[in-house]
Amino acid sequence: MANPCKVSLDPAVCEMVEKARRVKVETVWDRYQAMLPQCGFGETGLCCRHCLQGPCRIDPFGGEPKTGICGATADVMVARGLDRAIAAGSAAHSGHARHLAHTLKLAAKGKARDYTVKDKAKLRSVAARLGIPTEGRSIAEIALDVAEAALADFHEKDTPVMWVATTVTKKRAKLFAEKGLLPKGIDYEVADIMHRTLYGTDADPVNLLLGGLRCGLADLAGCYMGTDLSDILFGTPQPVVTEANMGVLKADAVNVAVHGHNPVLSDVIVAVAKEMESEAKAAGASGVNVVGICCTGNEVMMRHGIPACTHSVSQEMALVTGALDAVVVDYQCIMPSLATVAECMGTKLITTMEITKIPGAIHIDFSEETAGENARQIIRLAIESFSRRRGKPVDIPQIKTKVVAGFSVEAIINALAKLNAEDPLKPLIDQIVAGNIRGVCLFAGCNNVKVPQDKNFTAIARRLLKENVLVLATGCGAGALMRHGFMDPANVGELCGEGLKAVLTAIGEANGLGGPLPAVLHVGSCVDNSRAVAVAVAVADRLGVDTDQLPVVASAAEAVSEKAISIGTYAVAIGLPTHVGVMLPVVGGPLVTKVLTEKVKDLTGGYFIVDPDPESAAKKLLAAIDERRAALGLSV
Ligand code: MSK
Repeated sequence: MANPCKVSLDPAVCEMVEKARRVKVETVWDRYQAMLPQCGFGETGLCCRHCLQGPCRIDPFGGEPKTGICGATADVMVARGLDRAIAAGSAAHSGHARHLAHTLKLAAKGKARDYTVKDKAKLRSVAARLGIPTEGRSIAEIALDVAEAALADFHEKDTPVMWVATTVTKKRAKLFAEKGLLPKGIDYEVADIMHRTLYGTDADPVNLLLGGLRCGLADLAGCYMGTDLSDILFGTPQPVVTEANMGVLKADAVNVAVHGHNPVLSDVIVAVAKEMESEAKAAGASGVNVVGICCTGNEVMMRHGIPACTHSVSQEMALVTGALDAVVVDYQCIMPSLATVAECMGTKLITTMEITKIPGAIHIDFSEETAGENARQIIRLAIESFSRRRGKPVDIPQIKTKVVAGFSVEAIINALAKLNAEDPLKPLIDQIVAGNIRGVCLFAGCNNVKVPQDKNFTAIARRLLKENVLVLATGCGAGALMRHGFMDPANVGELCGEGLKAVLTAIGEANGLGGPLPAVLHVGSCVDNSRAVAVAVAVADRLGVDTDQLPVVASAAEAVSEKAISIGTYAVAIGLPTHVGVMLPVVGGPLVTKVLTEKVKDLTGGYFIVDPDPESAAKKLLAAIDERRAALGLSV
């Protein structure tokens, strides 16, 4: 069984791993131990199952066999594997975005009464960016056009993907067009990858990587669209004060966790849970306590201050508390093992999406037309579950941290406008020039079972903050940092270097907070990596440079999902040095490794840094920041 204190830096998780061991519930860490040693061919990317003559594997040490049965070399094999991971990530983010586009379309046509356009200003600004007329038109008309423009971006048409062409700098859009990297359609690019990686199709590793880069940009479109449409439908986040970690569960309440990614159901659940308080009280509960897991949690935290229970690799541990009455899942990052843990702990696992069913779970067929009813049905199931649990002992780790979240681009600009209303980005740029902000790092992606949970995120963030690097975070990277106090303004003094501390304090005080902003700004869920892109593009535009010149880096320090690979790919495409803290299954291909970590810099300015050691990774990220500062003529 897993050693509790070695698997996670989070004491709440350690407590629950210990309990899981006691009550004989198998965890992700147990299954990982049972899997060791993992296949060396797979780890290096040197196995292929793309045709029925395989599986083929190539000797990673240069011995025989040197090619697959079809003659594919090691570089072809790893490039094809990487491309398919990028395509899967892009399909997931854009599937999420397409779902929102359909919801917006139904709402615009008055066919989904539980949804409205909550942020009209955002709708108008997205429409303007896309060239959709807004003057003298109703909100419904504009919303319908935006939804249709979104859906049109999925297929090949006369214009390229608008959620790329209009969201990067003009210079970058031109570069992409010249180099054949501007996606033609989001689905087109995903299908193109599946075609070119088919048996006997693309056998040029560099050409395969270029296809992967373009598909990565299709992923940027999916993410950006996901953020835009969520903000339009559910409101653009503004700073909120809330809490994180398992201590947010309440023994006497109906505890409902929302888990997955898309706010399309969870936002309605949050509203309905409030309406159903009296039903919960009638069942003897103190109320309904909605908490978040993974990115659905990030979505409802950013917009409603819903507390986060846990993230990513520790999702089973939330159930091990015995205090969760229902876990409601949409899609992505939901471990199938939850069904077994739920059965052991008396939690109802409720699936809601046609593409995500789990044997052992209760399935409620969610649709936008019946969202409110579906949400009420779910809360009722949770209340029933509470009635059975009532009075029984639970084990809630008494551990939680304060979190200030909700830093959308609009919120960041609003906060900066308090320092300079005419030119809100100027204070930020001035501080970068002065060196009080040495650079910016975006932390994204998951917790990987191969890394003691949160170790890489917290170690790298600690180092960078001390060196006055402004840190943004999304996804479960944000989750890791929030559970360790990085989003509590009270910890700025201990975490940040003097320059950064002064900047965060000046912005916080100008906004009437009576103290600093938190050390790490929570910019949202996985799709909300687009918000970090938007900040970088706004700063680059304001300076008249391109995004590959900015002292901005990214890190997926404990990546798991193929979505982290596609996000990393678009970060590299827009020109960012991008760290990955776990081994990518490409190292078996020497040419591919060289292209991804060095050569691609000549094309986009960005590149991958693959380094599992947090200390040396932090040094490399700082060096990349300094290289860019020097090129801009700034002090290092
Ligand atoms: S949820 S993709 S485990 S960040 Fe976005 Fe977390 Fe990674 Fe899923």
